[in-house]
Amino acid sequence: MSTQPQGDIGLIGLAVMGQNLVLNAADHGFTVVAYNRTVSKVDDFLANEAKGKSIIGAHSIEELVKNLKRPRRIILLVKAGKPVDLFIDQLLPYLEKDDIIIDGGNSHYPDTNRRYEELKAKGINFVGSGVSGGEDGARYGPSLMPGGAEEAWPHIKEIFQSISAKSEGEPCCDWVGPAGAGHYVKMVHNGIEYGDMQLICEAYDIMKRVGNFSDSEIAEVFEKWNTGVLDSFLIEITRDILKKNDDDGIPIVEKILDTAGQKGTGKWTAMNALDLGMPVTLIGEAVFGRALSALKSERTRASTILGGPKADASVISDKKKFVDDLEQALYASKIISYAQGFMLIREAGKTYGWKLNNPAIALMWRGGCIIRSVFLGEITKAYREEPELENLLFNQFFSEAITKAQAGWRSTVALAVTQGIPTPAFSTALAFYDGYRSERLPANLLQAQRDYFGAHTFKVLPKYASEKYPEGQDVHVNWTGHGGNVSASTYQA
Ligand SMILES: *[C@@H]1O[C@H](CO)[C@@H](O)[C@H](O)[C@H]1NC(C)=O
Ligand SMILES: *[C@@H]1O[C@H](CO)[C@@H](O)[C@H](O)[C@H]1NC(C)=O
Ligand SMILES: *[C@@H]1O[C@H](CO)[C@@H](O)[C@H](O)[C@H]1NC(C)=O
Ligand SMILES: CC(=O)N[C@H]1CO[C@H](CO)[C@@H](O)[C@@H]1O
Repeated sequence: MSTQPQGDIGLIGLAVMGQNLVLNAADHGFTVVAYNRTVSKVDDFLANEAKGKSIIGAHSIEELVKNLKRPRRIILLVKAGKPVDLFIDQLLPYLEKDDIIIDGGNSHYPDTNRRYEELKAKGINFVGSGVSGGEDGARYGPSLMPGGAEEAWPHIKEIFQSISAKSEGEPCCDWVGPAGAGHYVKMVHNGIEYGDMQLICEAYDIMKRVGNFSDSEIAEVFEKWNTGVLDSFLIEITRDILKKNDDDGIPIVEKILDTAGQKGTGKWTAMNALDLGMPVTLIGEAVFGRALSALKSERTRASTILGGPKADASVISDKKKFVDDLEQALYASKIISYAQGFMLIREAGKTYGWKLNNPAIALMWRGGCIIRSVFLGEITKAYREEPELENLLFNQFFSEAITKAQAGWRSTVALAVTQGIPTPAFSTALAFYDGYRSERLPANLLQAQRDYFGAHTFKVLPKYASEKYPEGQDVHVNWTGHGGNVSASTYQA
């Protein structure tokens, strides 16, 4: 029993993602020790998928740990929440200082922050890693977003970067930042995924309801778009979905009940955006869009009561222009969505004191994950040119692209509005764009209202600074003629 341990990395949780990640690591020459609570699962796996590969089965946590080289590296791929804490508790008695626990599940980043601190106090290096790409990604190259104890990175870098997806030879995996930063960035990735999906669905809806296109015609449009600036995994699968007919010749997609499900990562992103005061409107609308879709029976009733325009294909005189405008609307809205996502990440870095690797984040999303696209190659380039770029929209490539896309974007939104087709994501993106580029917004009036009813005070524009309105100071005006002489400083409304 004095043989040296052989395992390079341990993995707990042999559900589909876990199994595929184990096989992926074994294919890259690593010896993987696999454990699952339902132990028969381990034997099944060893006798089948894992047969003949450098995979060792463990029947207990103790056996798993004993089979690992030091520092031990153990990936948890278990359900987010309580199970992660339970497995950490079971591992701790067998671990030694500098061993590494990696949570590869979909944990909420505040949990990762907490686990990172708790384990740091015990001398264990904790890493929370986003893993995206679904089953295929896990098997053949996921996007990996690790963050947490940076001391762990030199020990896991080689494994992580060899099993991850590659984009033009570069691994779609790099160190994200401290504590829960890896899971945070994965959360924003998922939020952006909500946005991308909503945008594609709006384009489909406009083609269907205004353009009266058949599903196969729409598939052709997506096929064409997939050879241009919108080239991406989600456009590609949408094309394939629209082409898939059932046995009776009806596209399967048309048989699907139109109520969207969600697991919460989009909502977490939107909630975090509200907490940090960042206008991440497109993801917010994408989450609300799903919520509205879920009110199917109310919508069905409303459709018979509430009037509005009936979409009319005859308004489209030039079909090619209609489709090109739509492509521009999708492209411009997507630029806004990613600009907003990076605004949020930037603010999180400031608020949580995380030094974040912006160019690496874009590169990690370039391949392997659900939002992978050619477009992310341009974002990577933008952040490589200027890692602390204030806003993606200030990068020359994107400011020019959005300026060029504008005419088509505006006509598409205008068309949808007059035809009564809901486009919450296209519209909010455009409203954000016009707001962001407005030197003056009507918040002056809003401040006056707040001061009028609640004496909340305001500041004046520098050019109107005077003795009466000292520059930079909060002033209050007697708007009503019977106002008091004190301003509200102790409560906010
Ligand atoms: C929509 O297209 C279908 C099939 O091509 C056609 O039968 C129908 O008349 C069209 N409807 C309108 C409003 O153009
Ligand atoms: C507010 O204005 C009215 C009318 O001009 C005046 O009578 C009153 O004293 C003012 N109140 C204060 C607190 O300045
Ligand atoms: C209101 O407060 C200011 C500053 O404290 C004072 O100069 C002014 O006389 C006050 N006005 C009234 C009407 O009480
Ligand atoms: C943590 C864990 O033990 N996970 C898996 C073990 O195997 C069963 C059966 O496949 C899975 O459902 C568990 O998720």
